[in-house]
Amino acid sequence: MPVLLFTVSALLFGINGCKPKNAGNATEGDAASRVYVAPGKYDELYNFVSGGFSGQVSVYGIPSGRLLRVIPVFSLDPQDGWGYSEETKPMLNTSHGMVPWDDQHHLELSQTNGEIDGRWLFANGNNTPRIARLDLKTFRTAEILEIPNSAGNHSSPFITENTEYVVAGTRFSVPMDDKNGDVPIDTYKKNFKGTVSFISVDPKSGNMKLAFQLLLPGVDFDLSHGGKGPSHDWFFFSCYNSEQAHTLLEVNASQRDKDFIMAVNWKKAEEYFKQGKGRKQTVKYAHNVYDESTHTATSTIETQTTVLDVKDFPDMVYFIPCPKSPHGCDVDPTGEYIVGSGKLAALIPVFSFSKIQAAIASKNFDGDYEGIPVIKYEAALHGEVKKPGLGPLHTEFDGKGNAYTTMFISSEIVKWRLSDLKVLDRHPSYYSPGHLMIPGGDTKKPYGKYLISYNKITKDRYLPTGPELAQAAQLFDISGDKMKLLSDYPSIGEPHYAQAVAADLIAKNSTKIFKIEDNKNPYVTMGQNNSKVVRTGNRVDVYMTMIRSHFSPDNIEGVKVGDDVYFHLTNLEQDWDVPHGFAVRNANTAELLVMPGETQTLKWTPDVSGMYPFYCTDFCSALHQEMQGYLRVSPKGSNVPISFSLGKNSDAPGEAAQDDSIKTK
Ligand code: CUK
Ligand code: CUA
Repeated sequence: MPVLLFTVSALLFGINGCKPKNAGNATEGDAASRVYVAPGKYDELYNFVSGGFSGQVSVYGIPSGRLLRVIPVFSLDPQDGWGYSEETKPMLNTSHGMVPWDDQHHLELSQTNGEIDGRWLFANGNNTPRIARLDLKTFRTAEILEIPNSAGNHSSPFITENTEYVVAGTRFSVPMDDKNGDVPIDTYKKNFKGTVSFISVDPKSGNMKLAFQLLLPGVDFDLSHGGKGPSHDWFFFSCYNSEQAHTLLEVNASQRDKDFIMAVNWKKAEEYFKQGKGRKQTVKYAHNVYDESTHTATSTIETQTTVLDVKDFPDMVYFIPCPKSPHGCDVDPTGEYIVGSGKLAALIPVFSFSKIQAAIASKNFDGDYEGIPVIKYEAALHGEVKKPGLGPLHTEFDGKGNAYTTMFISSEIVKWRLSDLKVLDRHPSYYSPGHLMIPGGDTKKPYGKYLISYNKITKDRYLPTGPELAQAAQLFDISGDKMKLLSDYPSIGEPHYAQAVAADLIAKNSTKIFKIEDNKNPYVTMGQNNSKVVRTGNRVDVYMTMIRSHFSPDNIEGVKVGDDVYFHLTNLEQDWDVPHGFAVRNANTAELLVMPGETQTLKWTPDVSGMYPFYCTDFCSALHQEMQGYLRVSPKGSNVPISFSLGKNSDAPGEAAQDDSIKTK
């Protein structure tokens, strides 16, 4: 045992500390001109990058590597008030209350017929198991669905070819939600179970619904990918810890020579589900939806799921042995090859879908694992890539018959051919690459011009920034026989998986403004003359408008200490790129950044009487700095009545008083 521990640790810590030679001078040829996007010109591709422990998604332009935007998903964003405004707070609700953080690893763009359709982007949250759907018209999180019976939602959010389903596999096996989880940990083998969830996606609206869950042995599900073409009906998952260890997994889950790739016939599962099979289980999970017409999110707590115990449906799930704790599970563009990457294996096994089908038909099994047939390794195997490098993690495809795999330990990208499994090229990456991404590289139609490697360790690549260093993306040109390193740039959070797509597909549908006449927010103020302040008990609703360069009203009196003040801000602008911001002195939340035609609400409870200026935070016009106002707060029990005005000025020195006040009832 200690020997193995030493070996594994040496592999993981010893070797990745090495620095490849010539690290400082590694680009080739006219790399600079290949990534140069002149001022005013657009990038060729959008690149969506998972934020890992930042909980966000960042958007880059490729090939420039310019950061276009950071989208809050499982996070609060003080920049635009996401998660702070009353309208967006419900997006972060869960069955455990508000959870404003998560660990976001994988992204998947929606597909039609196995090709990216540019509509939605799915994102997983690991820690409080959740799937988000982002709307690529607005670049906002449109929906978040919590997943019951799951812990560490890692094998997610991969999709089927027509986005029929998003899947979510649990990393940690745990007792089911409706069972007593208060059991000794060493009853793992008896009480702990794994699940994978199938979430249906409405083809029009994109709305997600937890359809059914599969109850599985207590292993760890790691990654997955949907089949394509001939393998359309199937989904493939990698799993480790077939030892079912619950302590010191680095040793105890590395005992068996092989773990598994799990093949799931989801069409069969769907059939059983539609026949009403499976156990209805009472659970609790949140379903949050952002409505683009009310600019408001709602959160609903759902209470039921259907669980199909795979033991009862023998023709639905199969295991395929896969060497040494597989991580990546990637399906090539033809749908025939399934690549399993064993983190500790010295080879890459490639499985053949047609051979898997033949093995199932002829029952070419090697016994079973907790009732699930185990297909013979050789019977499913297309072949092995020999000596690819050390620590294979993830594979993507160029659509020209080649695959590219990241080697975490030997810090390189390795190109190999699917047909004869020959290694064709290798290129160092700086350093320790996790995922890699070829635009469309997990679809039927990859765009095999670029490859981006997302590296875990940057060490000396950038100017030092104290103990914490940014992680890096590295852009390669893969249009020729040999990979060429073009550039590297720091990234936000810890990127894991990413997606990219031709810029046009997204840009042409991008929302520029929200039409004010379509604004269905119950607190909208349609025009400045309708602005008002209304007291109801100790609640004060401020219906306020914003337009260059003033708020209406901008003088408010009669608010008292302890009142719950709701600022409902409507941005009346109808021009692209004219948001207005709102901040009030000492507010213990964040600003709001309100887009043209939108209404957003900030709640504020003043705790001390006095004068509270408020102002616009976004430099919106030459007179932006004049876009400001005052709110007077009186002590509790004071009898200052509510009043509000705009332009009703007091005497200026040497001038008569003027009254431009807005009409009030
Ligand atoms: S994981 Cu990060 S490198 Cu969470 Cu997809 Cu492999
Ligand atoms: Cu509005 Cu600055």
